[in-house]
Amino acid sequence: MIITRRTALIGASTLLAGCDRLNESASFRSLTAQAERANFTIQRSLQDRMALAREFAPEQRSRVFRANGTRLPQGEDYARHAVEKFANWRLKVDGLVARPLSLSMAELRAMPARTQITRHDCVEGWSAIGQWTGAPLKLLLDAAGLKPSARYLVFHCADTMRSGVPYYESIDLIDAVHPQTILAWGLNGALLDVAHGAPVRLRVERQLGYKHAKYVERIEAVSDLASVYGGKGGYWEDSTGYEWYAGI
Ligand SMILES: Nc1nc2c(c(=O)[nH]1)N[C@H]1C(S)=C(S)[C@@H](COP(=O)(O)O)O[C@H]1N2
Ligand SMILES: [Mo]
Repeated sequence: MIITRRTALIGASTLLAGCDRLNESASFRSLTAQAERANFTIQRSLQDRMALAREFAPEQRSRVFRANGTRLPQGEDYARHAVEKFANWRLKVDGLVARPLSLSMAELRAMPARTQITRHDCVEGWSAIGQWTGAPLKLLLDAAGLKPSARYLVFHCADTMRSGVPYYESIDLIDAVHPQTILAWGLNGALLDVAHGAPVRLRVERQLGYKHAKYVERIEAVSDLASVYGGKGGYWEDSTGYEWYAGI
């Protein structure tokens, strides 16, 4: 026991002596200062990404919230769901998760919800302020249990675009756990309508409009985006080179 402690003490003092010598070297000091600055920069950018998007007062809401992109997904499946008022719609969470989920809209609406009034900015040059209600994505991810290899979430949508490929989007885990990232089922105090993505759409408030996937059927946790559809992380990213990270 004593020997061990002594050995540890000797080891520590040798180490410290080593540190002193290192500390005397100007280049080592500048290296640690550089590392500290790098850490600080990373820390600051993380803090910036976790910052909240501005929220507005009810009277600041746009009188008309424009609908963009798909306003009505084509096909019999979606039409049937709409007639059934989405009673049989399921939102799946799968991929790199411990416990895959398949939630009905009733189950999703029964989860704790967050309501936020935010401004939606579309790259096409218009904005609208609306009040969104939905379950924080983090709650679903906690229930599903992300595996350590999960790095992105892919949102699979029910609508196909002109070329016949489905709309999809993806975000990283920083945006996924952001407090304003919700699976919205309500807009301006009513259930989400078809034009705005019924029965459920993503709100990822620190990013541009095209990231806010409508008609979400499936959220897939993946380790990289290269093997998903066109490999660039989203329908617009694949087809027109829009930025994958569309932070605002
Ligand atoms: N599934 C799906 N999600 C989508 C789109 C789409 O065409 N299909 N368009 C995107 C674009 S470009 C914008 S600006 C917003 C528009 O949302 P809104 O119709 O509620 O205004 O949805 C985004 N999410
Ligand atoms: Mo958009």
